Amino acid sequence: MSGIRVGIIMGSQSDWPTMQEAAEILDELQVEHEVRIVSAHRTPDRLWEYGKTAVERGLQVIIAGAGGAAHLPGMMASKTRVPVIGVPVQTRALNGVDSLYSILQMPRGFPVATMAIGAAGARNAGLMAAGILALQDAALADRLDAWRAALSASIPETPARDG
Ligand code: RP5
Repeated sequence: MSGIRVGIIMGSQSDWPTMQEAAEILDELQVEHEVRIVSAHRTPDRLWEYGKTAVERGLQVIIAGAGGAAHLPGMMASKTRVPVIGVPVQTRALNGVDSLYSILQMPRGFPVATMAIGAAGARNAGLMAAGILALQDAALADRLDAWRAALSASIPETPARDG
């Protein structure tokens, strides 16, 4: 079993500018992860294989991003009990509301933890994954606490009023 605990998957190369936010924060928090293109529609066999082997490969969280008819997170949740965090990628036609609804409205029994549309959602997916792993990993918990404290400390108490 490898040390990789988080899988970041996305429906297309075009999702990478959004999904790299998840990879970046996991890098920053020193969480080993893998990144793959897995499309519910274009590579269904790859999706099935990924879901079928997720537990035995030691994955503990899967972050899945897709846009439009965004079936990837839900289909992955139907194939593995590894928790799936869904990221709705922003689309041109419907601004990502299509992605959001596609990911959010899962039937009872197969949950996907759905984030916000776009880059903030991807960043939060990485943080959510780190928070889940930190429950069993004291060193990661310390790094995540420090990251959160630094973010809070960076917020000024009064707004700049020039300009
Ligand atoms: C989805 O279709 C992907 O997740 C992507 O967000 C969207 C468009 O894909 P491309 O046509 O850019 O490859 O499956």
